[in-house]
Amino acid sequence: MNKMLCLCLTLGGFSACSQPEAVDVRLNQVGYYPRQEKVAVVDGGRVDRFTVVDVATGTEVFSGTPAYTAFNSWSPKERTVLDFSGLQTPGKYLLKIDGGEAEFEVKDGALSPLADAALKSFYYQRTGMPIEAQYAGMWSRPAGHPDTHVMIHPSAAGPVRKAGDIISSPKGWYDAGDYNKYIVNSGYSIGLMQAVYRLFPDYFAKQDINIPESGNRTPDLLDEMHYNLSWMLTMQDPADGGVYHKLTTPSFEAFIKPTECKQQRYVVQKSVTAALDFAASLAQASQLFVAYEEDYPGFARQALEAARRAYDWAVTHPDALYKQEELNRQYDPDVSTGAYGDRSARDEFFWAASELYYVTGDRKYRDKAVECAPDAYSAPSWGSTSPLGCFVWLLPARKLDEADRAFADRLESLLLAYADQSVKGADQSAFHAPYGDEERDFFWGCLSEQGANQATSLVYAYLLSGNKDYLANAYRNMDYILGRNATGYCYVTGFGSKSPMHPHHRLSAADDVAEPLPGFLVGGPNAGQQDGAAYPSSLPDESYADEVNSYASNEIAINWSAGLVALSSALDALSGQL
Ligand code: 9MR
Ligand code: 9MR
Repeated sequence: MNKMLCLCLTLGGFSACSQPEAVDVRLNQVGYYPRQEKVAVVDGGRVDRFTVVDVATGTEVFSGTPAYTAFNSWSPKERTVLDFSGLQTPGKYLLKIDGGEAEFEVKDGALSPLADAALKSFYYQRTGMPIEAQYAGMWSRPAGHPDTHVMIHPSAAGPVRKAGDIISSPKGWYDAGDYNKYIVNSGYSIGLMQAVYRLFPDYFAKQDINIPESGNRTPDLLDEMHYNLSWMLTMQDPADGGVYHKLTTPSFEAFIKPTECKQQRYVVQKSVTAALDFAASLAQASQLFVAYEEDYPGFARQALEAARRAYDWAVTHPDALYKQEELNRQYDPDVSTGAYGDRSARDEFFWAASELYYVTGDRKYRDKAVECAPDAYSAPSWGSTSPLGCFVWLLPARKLDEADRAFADRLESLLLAYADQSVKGADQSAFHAPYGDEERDFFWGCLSEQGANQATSLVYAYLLSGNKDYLANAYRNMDYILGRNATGYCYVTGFGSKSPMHPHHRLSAADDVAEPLPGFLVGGPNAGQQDGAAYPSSLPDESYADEVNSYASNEIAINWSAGLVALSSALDALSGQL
């Protein structure tokens, strides 16, 4: 029966025949590698058969019957899974079912433009320099906040720098849709990208994303990291090595251009989490930049020195957690911007100590790492950095002595237990991916923090074990992010046939270009719906609004972009192993 023609008679509340639902085909809208598993999902309906037609010739090249039908207990929708992995010839195709169709592409390097754009998104977030047309095309703009007259907030005063003093703290990236700069999120974002850089240095050595530094000898990824790392260095109080938690206006700016912003900017309270994320990411950078002295003379040494001092400060201030409400009770002006608060710095200690031990070999860092080691693995996020510490111990190329090997083996078993749990049942799930099958998968920033970062964890699990099931499932999460999902959005700006047009992003909203800045992964469906925007549905995986005021589902952020850089680069680098 053709569902489009089915007439529905509702008799006493009972539906006499199946509902004539809109049948929709959901698939990866960016592209599949020739040897990758290829799966599409029919949303809200059953089909008996599907065909694939070559767009150029109109010829049918594949046909099949559904693999299985599945649903989630927390959604009334039924999903039917179609597998066309047998199609391996590069080309543009149309997948057709009774009542719907969707276009897709099979090509070598399928994710390479996405990996480039994800890294390039950081260039667009640069604060203190003009974003020029030769790199940014129609998204060129004048320099944003110079941050050369930043005030010491009373919470940040010390023996030398007094409240109201002015310091210079230029460069760095805007954090997200807002214009502030936060150390915790900066350190975490850089840490995740530099971790994946360590896995695939040859991949990144070849990458060219057309930024001002592309012509130098340093890989573009490290050039981009350097722009923010050099800001981070200015956030360390020279008097004691402590690190300011953030550089911010008291309240969020309106949706205006950076050049129209008038509010005074402050550095606010030194915190233990800021010090440790700073120490970890700068220690990691100190190792990676040694090879690029020519472009960045003295930087590697300076980064390590700063990292050691920040770590020492953290050891003497272990309880200096950032608590914005308490701070507002004590000081003026009140600060209402992003808090990046935390209840425990144990995972930050583990990460920072792990990096510093790897880079220096100093036993005091090893002891701390062992003391603060996690007892379970979960995907990394800005507030949960122990996985980044695990990545340091689990670098496939790292040489370890016997005792360290035993410690690393323990961490590896935690990661592999997590990986096994993640992939369990994924091949029979509604969207045929580990991500998206649980109600709890849909929270603020979930697409990156769970969708991408679970997959990047699976990439590590694959590299350590050789188990290809982990790798296949990492690609599946990417398919989810790129369109095989409940809303049918490809959640990266500028990619796919249906992608966000109105992200909660001041730079995109306040420019004079209709298209948002490209290469950004939005936060994604969020059952919390904390922003009061007009959501199309209350179902967790459909709680997404492509509206500029939906900061709980449609903002962009550097930590989420970092997750996209990490995953898309890793999957592109590993595509030869499919
Ligand atoms: O724009 C802000 C965004 O970057 C934050 O993630 C979000 C949550 O802290 O807040 C946004 O700002 C909103 C504020 O919280 C409430 N008033 C409306 C603001 C958006 O214009
Ligand atoms: O990513 C953060 C998320 O985990 C929190 O739930 C949310 C609300 O506190 O804040 C997110 O971070 C925002 C930050 O505070 C300010 N810049 C925008 C960030 C992304 O929304």
